[in-house]
Amino acid sequence: MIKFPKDFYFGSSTSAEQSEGRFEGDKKALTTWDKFYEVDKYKFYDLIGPSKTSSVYRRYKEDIDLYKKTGHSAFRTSISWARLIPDESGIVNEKAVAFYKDYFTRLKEENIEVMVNLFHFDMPLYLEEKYGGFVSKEVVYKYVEYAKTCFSLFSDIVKIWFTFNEPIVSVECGYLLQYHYPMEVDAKKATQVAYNMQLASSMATKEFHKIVKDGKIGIILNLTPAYPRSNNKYDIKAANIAELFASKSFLDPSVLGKYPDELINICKKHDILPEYTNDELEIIENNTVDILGINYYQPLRVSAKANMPNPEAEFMPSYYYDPYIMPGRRINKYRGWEIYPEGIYDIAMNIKKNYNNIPYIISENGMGVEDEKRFKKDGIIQDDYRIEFFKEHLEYLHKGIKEGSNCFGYLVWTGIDCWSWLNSYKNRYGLIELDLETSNRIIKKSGYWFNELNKNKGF
Ligand code: BGP
Repeated sequence: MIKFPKDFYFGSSTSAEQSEGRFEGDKKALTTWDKFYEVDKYKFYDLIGPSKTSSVYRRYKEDIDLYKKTGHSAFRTSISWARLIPDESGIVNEKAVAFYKDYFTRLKEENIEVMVNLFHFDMPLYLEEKYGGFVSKEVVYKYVEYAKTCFSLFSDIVKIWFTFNEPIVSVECGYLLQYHYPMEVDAKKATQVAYNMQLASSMATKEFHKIVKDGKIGIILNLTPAYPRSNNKYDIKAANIAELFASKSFLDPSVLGKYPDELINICKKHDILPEYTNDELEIIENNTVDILGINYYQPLRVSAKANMPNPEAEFMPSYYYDPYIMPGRRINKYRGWEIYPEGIYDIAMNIKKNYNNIPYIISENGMGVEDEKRFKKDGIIQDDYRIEFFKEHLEYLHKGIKEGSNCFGYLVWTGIDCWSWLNSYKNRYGLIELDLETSNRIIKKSGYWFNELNKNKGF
């Protein structure tokens, strides 16, 4: 039997934009995602946008009952900046305050530890349009004000905080790969946004430690261990570069207070070093995080393109990313992501060895599947594939903990099926099924299994 410590957290994660919804009179401002889907009707015109969600803003009370039934001892969500501070005046929306206070208090009363993240891809549109989002230092300072407001309002209830979710995704998808708004390809802007988000995180961490004396703060990073396709020196070099950009770019400054020299050198070489000041670097150095959230879905398979790739493109994911799936590897065919549970163990060992064995929680891990209704029997989705996926990852996580890794919990993506940035409702991840027509929620087989998992602290 695989046994976790008694106080090990089991639960799920979601985000404000993906679950809350926007309603008449709630004063929530538009985000870049609303613009993407509703205003521009860009390339997603045939998909549902973020205004149609599981409506947590209205239904959170009943959802907390479902979290109880599915064995949650922890739950992570985010605060919507656009809801809390809906315009440039900076005045706080009292309806948002009442909502978050009640939501978080009720979770706490049910002995579900609430973990709150401040920014999950959801830039208020008024800040994007006026300043260009995190390209601008103005937005860094506004973010720090927003963070301080959140700490002052909610830190009596919430003890575990995170500054950002997967900041590298905002950088890559927004400024290199054209998946997220503003869909640009501009490496100089990309590094500026990455640096500014790190600075914002470190500044918020500093303020947190001034305001909150009985809590912990971290950053949530999607760590994708980079494995070279072969032992060829070019592939190995490409894997190092992949690791620098995809993981170390936030992991090193957040945990160690310093950017890796190699990363700085590559940025210099390509003239994409961001603008910075020594005072800012000092803030980053002196305000490292207490904990980490680690999202893990898949590894990064790497090969150098055409033996020695065009050095102009070294910092582009297309330089190193190798979509080729070697025979014998498994893939989640719905999401197109490789299933490699060993990766969670490799991350555990990397954090132990190179990052002071900092305490962390697995803040996302899960399996997105299309058209799950076809697995329904006796009114319940029989998602044995998902249970298998969790088990395999938990086995490797457990192995890491046995070897001294400092992991304090495992949160799956997600509790209730939710809206997603690029796939809308195509891939479902939940322990609980969402019927989009009726908004009904029905616990899946994995939800019942998860309840047993938490009860026994193992399987
Ligand atoms: C992570 C995000 C989540 C969630 C998840 C699943 O990167 O933090 O918000 O969306 O991925 O990915 P997707 O919905 O694209 O399948």
